[in-house]
Amino acid sequence: MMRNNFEVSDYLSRPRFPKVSPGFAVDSFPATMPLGQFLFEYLYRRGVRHSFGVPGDFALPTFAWLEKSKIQNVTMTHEPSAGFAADAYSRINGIGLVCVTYCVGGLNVLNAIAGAYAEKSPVVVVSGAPGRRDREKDPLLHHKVKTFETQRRVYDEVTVASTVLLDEQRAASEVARCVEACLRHKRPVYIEVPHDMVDREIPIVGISHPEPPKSDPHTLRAALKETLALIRRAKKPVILAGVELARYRTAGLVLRMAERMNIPIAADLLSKSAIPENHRLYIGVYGGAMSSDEFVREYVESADLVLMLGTFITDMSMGFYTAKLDRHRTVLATTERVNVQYHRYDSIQFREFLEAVATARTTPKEFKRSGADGLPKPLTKSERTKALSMANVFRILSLHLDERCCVISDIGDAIFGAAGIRSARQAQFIAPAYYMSMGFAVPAGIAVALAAKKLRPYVLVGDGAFQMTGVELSTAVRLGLNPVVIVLNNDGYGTMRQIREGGFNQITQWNYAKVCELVRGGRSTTVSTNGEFDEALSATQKSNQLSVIEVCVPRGEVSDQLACIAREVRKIRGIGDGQFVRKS
Ligand SMILES: Cc1ncc(C[n+]2csc(CCOP(=O)(O)OP(=O)(O)O)c2C)c(N)n1
Ligand SMILES: [Mg+2]
Repeated sequence: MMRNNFEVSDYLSRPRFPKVSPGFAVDSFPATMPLGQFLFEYLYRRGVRHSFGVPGDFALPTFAWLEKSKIQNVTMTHEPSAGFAADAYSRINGIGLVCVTYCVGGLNVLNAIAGAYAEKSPVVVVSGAPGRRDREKDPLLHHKVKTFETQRRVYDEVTVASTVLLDEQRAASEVARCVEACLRHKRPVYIEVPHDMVDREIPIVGISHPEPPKSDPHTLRAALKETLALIRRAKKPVILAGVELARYRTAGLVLRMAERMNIPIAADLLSKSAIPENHRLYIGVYGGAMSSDEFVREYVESADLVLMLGTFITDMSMGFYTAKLDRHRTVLATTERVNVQYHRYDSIQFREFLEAVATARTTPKEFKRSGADGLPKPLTKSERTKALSMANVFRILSLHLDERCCVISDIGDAIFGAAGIRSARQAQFIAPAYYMSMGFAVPAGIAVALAAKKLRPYVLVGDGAFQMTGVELSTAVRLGLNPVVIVLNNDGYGTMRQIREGGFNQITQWNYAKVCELVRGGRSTTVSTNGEFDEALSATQKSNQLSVIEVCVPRGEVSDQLACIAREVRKIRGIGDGQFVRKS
């Protein structure tokens, strides 16, 4: 059954994801508590239910408190995976946690946390550390790099708050300060826990929850006046829904705005699925030459007003400078500022601005499109025996998705081609579409399954990225999770090959279908035609265990989006087409 008559009221009545627990009374804590107990109780009350990590000797007392808490610990195979999992968990749950040991663990997880910072994902990093007494004479201790401060200083670059809990009196307020900053800014924070502090009884004092800031009323009024005048004048406006709508849970507001004014909505790759893709006003992913289709590209580029709401303007989301969005026909509203054409307004709260625009008086615009437009066509009989193209990988997957599915894309054609995923039902999508770190998707799949029990992860991962974090499937098996992992095997670094050919793009061919034997669980299959892939996906729906589908495509077979991006990158970097050798 197709479901295209989706309205905002419907969206709002059905919570999309579990909510972070609302504020709580500080006086509900006892006067004193052991530091470790307080830390994990505070995180639990702020919405954390799972922690991802790897222990180490400096972190063992912290892990012991974690194990005694209401938060479930998930020990992963390697810290980068723990970081990616915590990031994905945060995107769905509203806050996530990674627990590691000092430097060897903390620095291992740094790249994932950098990605969480770049893409605004609220992750709390808890790192075990040498004790207060250990530090007194500045000895050379194992895991120490330069000074005892090194790890914290490195983390200052990728977090909005950090602390080392060396003082009992301030420990509780420092934990609260960091966790509240994480929730407010939707960015990572760092809490270092010396091993000889974590069992100490600390006073629960000094916790404050400052009121969220308010807009300056004059600035808000002026920005609104200018924005509404543009909206009222526009004949063909369009909304470009950005990732902050997902992070700040404001997509419902924007849907209400779009419905009242009858304005179509496009997303970008980072924000894909922030707006339900089966909504009658949703028209697809816009990203210049990387757009999901010509309709959405043409519509956005010929619109007389583009309302960019919560949008990150990045080289990736703007299709490597192929996007055509001139300032004279755009309004850009984010949590940091509002730009109306050439004017910039600071001191405006994002939510207040959206609420005011959503409730302003305007007449609905002319826009009509059939709900089925842009949806993938079913496979015909004659197509079933044909070799899979990358375009058909995304098309066939789209035909199998519904509101119980969350697609997670890794870097490579898995993410570029994912612009072409479009389902008649409301499937979810997450991917590191700005920071673009390989290795994200398999661990993220585990986190999605834990964060939202009703969602089944559909992990799209290239053979190269799978070789980075694919063994994390062993954790999925241990926890009895059921991700569907689609390994896109094009014999190496296909994306790099599109930009510049060389022996450095060659990787070892693994027997990917054997991974289930290695991790002792799940079922795997290898496919290379449209029909085989379609059947493999149908089979996953009948089984509730890990499924690995190895999709074999020839070297050089790429989605239109990747071909396009690679062409642009070659142009920008001055790489001639001669260095791009298409081999099949
Ligand atoms: C951690 C990390 N290392 C290197 C890169 C650079 N990089 C981007 S795509 C890519 C190749 C990906 O290969 P694969 O996973 O097989 O996907 P394909 O491009 O073949 O679709 C590389 C090496 C990256 N983005 N992240
Ligand atoms: Mg590959």
